[in-house]
Amino acid sequence: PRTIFLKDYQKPPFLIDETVLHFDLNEQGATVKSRLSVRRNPEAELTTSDLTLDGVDLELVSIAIDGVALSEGQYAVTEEGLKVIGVADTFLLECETLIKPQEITCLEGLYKSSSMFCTQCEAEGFRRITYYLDRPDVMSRFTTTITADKTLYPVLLSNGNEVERGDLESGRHFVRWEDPFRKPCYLFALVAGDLLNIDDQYVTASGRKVSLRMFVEPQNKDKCEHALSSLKASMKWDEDVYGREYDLDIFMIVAVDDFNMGAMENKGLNIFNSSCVLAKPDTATDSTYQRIEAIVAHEYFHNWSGNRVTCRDWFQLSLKEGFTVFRDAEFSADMNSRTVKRIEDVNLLRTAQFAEDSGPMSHPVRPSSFIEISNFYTLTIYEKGAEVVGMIHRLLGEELFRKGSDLYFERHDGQAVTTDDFVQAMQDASGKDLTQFKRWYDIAGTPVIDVDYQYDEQAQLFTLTLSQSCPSTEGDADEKPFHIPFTFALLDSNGCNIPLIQNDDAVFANAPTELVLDFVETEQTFKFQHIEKEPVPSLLRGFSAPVKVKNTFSRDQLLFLMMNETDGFNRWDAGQRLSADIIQSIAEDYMHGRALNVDARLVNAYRGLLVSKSIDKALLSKMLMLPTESYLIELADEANIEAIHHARNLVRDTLAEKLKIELLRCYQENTDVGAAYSADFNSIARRSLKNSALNILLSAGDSDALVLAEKQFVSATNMTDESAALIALVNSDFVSQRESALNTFYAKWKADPQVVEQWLSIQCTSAKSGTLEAVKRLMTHEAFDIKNPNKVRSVIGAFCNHNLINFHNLSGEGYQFLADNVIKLNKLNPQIASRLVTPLTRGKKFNQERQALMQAQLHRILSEENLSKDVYEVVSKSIK
Ligand code: DPP
Ligand code: ZN
Repeated sequence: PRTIFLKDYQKPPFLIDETVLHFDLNEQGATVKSRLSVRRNPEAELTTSDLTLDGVDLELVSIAIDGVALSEGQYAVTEEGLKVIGVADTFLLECETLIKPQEITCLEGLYKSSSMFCTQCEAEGFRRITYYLDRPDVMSRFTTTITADKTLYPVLLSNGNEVERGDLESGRHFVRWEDPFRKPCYLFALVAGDLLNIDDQYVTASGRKVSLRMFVEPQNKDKCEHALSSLKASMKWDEDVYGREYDLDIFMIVAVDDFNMGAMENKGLNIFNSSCVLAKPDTATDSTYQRIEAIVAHEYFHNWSGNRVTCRDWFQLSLKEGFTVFRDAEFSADMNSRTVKRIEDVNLLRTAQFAEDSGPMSHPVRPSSFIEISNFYTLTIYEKGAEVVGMIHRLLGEELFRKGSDLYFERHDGQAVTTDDFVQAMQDASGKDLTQFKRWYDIAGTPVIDVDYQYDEQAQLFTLTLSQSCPSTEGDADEKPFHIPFTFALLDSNGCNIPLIQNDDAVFANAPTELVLDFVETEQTFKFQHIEKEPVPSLLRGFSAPVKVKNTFSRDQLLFLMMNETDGFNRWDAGQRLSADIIQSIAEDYMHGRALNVDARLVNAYRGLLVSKSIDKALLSKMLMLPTESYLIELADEANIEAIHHARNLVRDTLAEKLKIELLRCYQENTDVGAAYSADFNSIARRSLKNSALNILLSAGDSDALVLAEKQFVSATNMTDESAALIALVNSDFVSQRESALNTFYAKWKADPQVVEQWLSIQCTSAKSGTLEAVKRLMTHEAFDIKNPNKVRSVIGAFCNHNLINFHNLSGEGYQFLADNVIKLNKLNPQIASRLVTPLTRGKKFNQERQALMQAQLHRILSEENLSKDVYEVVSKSIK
């Protein structure tokens, strides 16, 4: 397979001003007629007499230029597309192709999901619909006519506004759509089905009425309310915070069961994976409610950051994704608890993105090459990309950042641009030099910051020395430092912030108590004066940059911070660091056969938190969760999964035993009887607290907790409580209760795919031994379907990513299981197969024996015939 390089980018030799499409949808297949107004691009570097169009798995029926059919020799069809030989400067190209949506299992292009037709064109799916210049810098005005059987497909949708509809012969009908905005073809969408619509309305800031319309299968009509209210909140937020209004008269959302991604921001017609949009209290958990709010916002925000201003090429993917994730994270922070949102995002970043960034697929936020672009919809592009935008926000401050985003949207509206253009707009609007900052886009790997500090009591001087390095540029003579915004404070012994005076002229009263330090050198020193007593430093507040800070704190300092830090994120982080440190030393002792003890200071700290009257419940609900096994693996140089698992369980069981009274009280105090479900962040925090308490107690085998869990399981009035009780039971040693709960749950919910997904993943993530056999059995269950990505994620993905003790079993069976399924899915759905393979590429963290087992499976996959580009790229880069 061919590698594509950013440095080879050239402007498109041709442009398509108008795209007129006509679809005939039938049970045997679909006919697609296209009429493209093509002209030579006057700005192209390369002039060529031939027009080369992209096309995959298309059957060409006819082709004509300016109304004259082409004869053999005037064009050539290849594996990758169509070449029209010797074209004029301007012409009308007409093409008819036949496609088979019913046979598509990769879920790209136009395909069928249960009884409806739908599309997924990003990144390169449009070429599976018709011959086209399938690249984001070719923007065109689309008119789309769809014809289909009126009974089977009463609803026919595409982008923009409906302009015409009517009946046709033999029970068919048509609808025509016009999108007034030029767009790249990856934003094209089509849906046809027997769907219900749930309608709402939004009046924009300037008083325009916008129809909001959600299309779902009839059984889901009571699962739309949350998505619609999230949509309205997003529309309002984008007006208030970014001054961005919606631009069409209608905004549509369609829910689809078979979908590779979470959702897709097609202009005016967003298509969502059912699991990321449908919810009602008795079927969706709190985390699903929050995920839906975030994804609806994300796709809506793309209307400006992605659609109005799009990417020049796919190397610039983070231009729209990083910025839009930053926007949706800020939205969620404003709607809920800012601290909790930050904790969740950083947790994901530090666990999964850091692992990606030190693994074989490590790449910069703006990659310089790829084989298959689908492999680059990654945590680095999305989450690290959002951190990079977040750092610009931190460096510029709210007001200048807004000036920058206004300039960016104004300057580039209707264009396809680069991450450099984005940074340039931020720089021009703010006057802040971002030249050095741009390094964040170009260099892969997670920078490491060493922190050193000294306090001189006589001089009343606190000296902070920061030094930075980055593993991916080590030994590189040209290595230049990153521009890192390092948010910093000093705490006195009462936990109060101390004024930060960097030079004597500063007026005491106005001295800030928190600073964003511009850390731009390899090593840099900052001095703070008039510090009367030895302070405790508060480092990288709010996780102000995506870096690793070498831990210099003692356990006592961490305890102090855990109880006193005024920055909520850092307070949580101190708890995580302390717990991790304690778990790590127990794991060491375990490996050396020494006696195992849990440091009593941790138990006392948890007791303090549980009895505290002042701590915010949302924060407490996060502090009550021990660091995950994945995070502990990421922290280790060489991870011993048995030792980590055992040590972490010991800490959890010790907390259960020593804090039983406090945990039971926490459970009781946060249980509401008979209250209506509300997804506000306070209610969510209370449910999370009580369910954490229950889980800790029941995992340790507490029989009082068993009674509570069984009662909660049968009497719960929402899915959060019902599934939490089931999870606690499934992870306990009460075997008969667990089996009976699983059966009851399935019998009750088997008709609801979103709930069945939860039922599957709850079983597949159980740390109990024998889970792999259970997983294999589940794959033969009626509830499983390998062609449905959600089911694959709930079973295979859940087991391999979140059941580490079983997946990494030294028999190697977990690895073999994953490889078997990657091979199976390689044929059906390469995108899903290639995503699934990730856990096999993380061998570096494990010992030789496990590495060898993983490598053997990677070799086995690589030796498969007809390996997709997707799987080939990930596996070949991971082989040693
Ligand atoms: N649908 C994906 C997203 O919104 C890709 N654009 O991030
Ligand atoms: Zn996106």
